[in-house]
Amino acid sequence: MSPNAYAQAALPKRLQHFVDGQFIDSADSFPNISPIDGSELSQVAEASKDQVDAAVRAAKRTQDGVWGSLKVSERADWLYRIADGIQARFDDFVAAEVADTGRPVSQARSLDITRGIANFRTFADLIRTANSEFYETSTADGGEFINYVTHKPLGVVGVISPWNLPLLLFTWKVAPALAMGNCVVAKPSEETPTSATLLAEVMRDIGLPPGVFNLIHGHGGNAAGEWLTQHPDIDAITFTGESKTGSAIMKAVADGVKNVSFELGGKNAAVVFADADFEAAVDGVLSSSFTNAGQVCLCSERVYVERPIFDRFVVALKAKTEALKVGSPYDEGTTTGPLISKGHREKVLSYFRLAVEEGATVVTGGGVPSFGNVCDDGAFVQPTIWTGLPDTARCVTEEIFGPVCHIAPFDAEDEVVNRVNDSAYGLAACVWTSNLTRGHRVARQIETGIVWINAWFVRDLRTPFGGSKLSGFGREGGRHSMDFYTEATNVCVRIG
Ligand code: NAD
Ligand code: 6OD
Repeated sequence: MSPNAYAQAALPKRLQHFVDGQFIDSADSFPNISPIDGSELSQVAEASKDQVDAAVRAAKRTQDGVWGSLKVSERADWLYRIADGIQARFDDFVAAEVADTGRPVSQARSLDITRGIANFRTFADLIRTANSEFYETSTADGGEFINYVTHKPLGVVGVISPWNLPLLLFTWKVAPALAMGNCVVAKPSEETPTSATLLAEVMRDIGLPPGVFNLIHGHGGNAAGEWLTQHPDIDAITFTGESKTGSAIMKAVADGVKNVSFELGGKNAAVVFADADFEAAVDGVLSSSFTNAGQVCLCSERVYVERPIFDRFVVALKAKTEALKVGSPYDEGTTTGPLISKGHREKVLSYFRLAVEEGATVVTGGGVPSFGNVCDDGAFVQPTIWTGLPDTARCVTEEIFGPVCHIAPFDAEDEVVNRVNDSAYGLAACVWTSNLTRGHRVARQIETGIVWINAWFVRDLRTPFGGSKLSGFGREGGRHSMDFYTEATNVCVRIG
């Protein structure tokens, strides 16, 4: 399909909750606004506290009576059916993701929806092949024992996800939670409710037992999100979003001592050594700073370039940034869509103003593009590069979450490691160098959950994913997801 064809897709105009196998509406609703042109895409039901409670009760009943007692192979088969169901409606999902976020069609196709499918297949494969720990134990009195570990579901898992990679991040948590035998009550971001609604349609259409997957729409604070975290029958919360929301959720779950997994914000660095493959590093930083209009938690907003190549790097990145095509995702060749909303654009533009006040040199961008068409009512900003700020500037220390990076020179390896680590966040970093010994050495010293060397955003779903400091705690992915979504129980058996 051409990009333009996705603009014609018939998407639901009233988005409802999916509770106990049924779509249900609410008295209250809110508009889902297009970031591309400001038009209203749909009305979204706003869950009441009773509806959140009904979803949790359905999940608990089903977990106890149905889902928790299925064989591993049966659960894996269901996950494969869900993946196949998304695959069968691939273009609907692409259309939903593009409409809600304005991201390029090519990205929705190659990343978002493809990963949504892979998330279900990966965790189906994992539970089919997972092995367990086993130990032989002798005691001083001559006893012989074996120990083995079983993994039991937690019960009901609450999933709360953000708007920046809607289906990818929603399914990154729904899939392992279901795979491990939990039932789920999931709340997507109020900014991007459509692909989660299509996923509920898939669940219904494949005949997933009612109550296994429950979807509630609504806002976060003093609304569906908060009520979910406070519900006594929720056994764990898995959350992706802002660090300050993570902090509010931690307080909400404290009384119930619930398990939490947090994937939070970042202020990620890219380090370019003078020995790096220059073109690869420029292209890599272009991607890591501007993909999804900079709205990926893994994006590099701080770029450190070794002094001998600093000026040349700034010139090269400026040229490639100015060649990005900002505009409607329905136009052929668009590389950069809008921000998620005008509200978020206000936040990003406030940093654009602040950077100038803090003394930045604006290498490129710094404003709002003009189109002369409906996109002038959208939430676009220009991809922006700054230089000249001290490491202590707010624009260099605070997460902006837009298409922007600050480039600073450095002189020595130790110095740059210290500057990278001098951050309240600890999510991801990239190192660009042709000296792999140095690459490994630097990676070991960087205080983040992920370090890429000569790469960015390459994901093997078996690897641990997560951050440190304000970027969260807990790791998900492969066996690490099994650790979070199950209760490990040791069984100790006398054999002699
Ligand atoms: P957000 O924290 O504002 O919202 C995320 C979700 O939390 C939404 O569904 C929202 O409704 C809900 N929520 C808000 N307040 C709540 C409350 N008090 N109780 C319960 N739920 C509540 O985040 P966002 O603006 O949607 O997403 C952008 C942020 O997410 C950025 O900071 C980004 O770095 C971060 N993020 C991190 C990762 C990661 O893997 N570390 C991935 C993606 C995004
Ligand atoms: O790839 C993933 O599994 C993941 N959680 C990515 C997060 C991206 C942040 O925006």
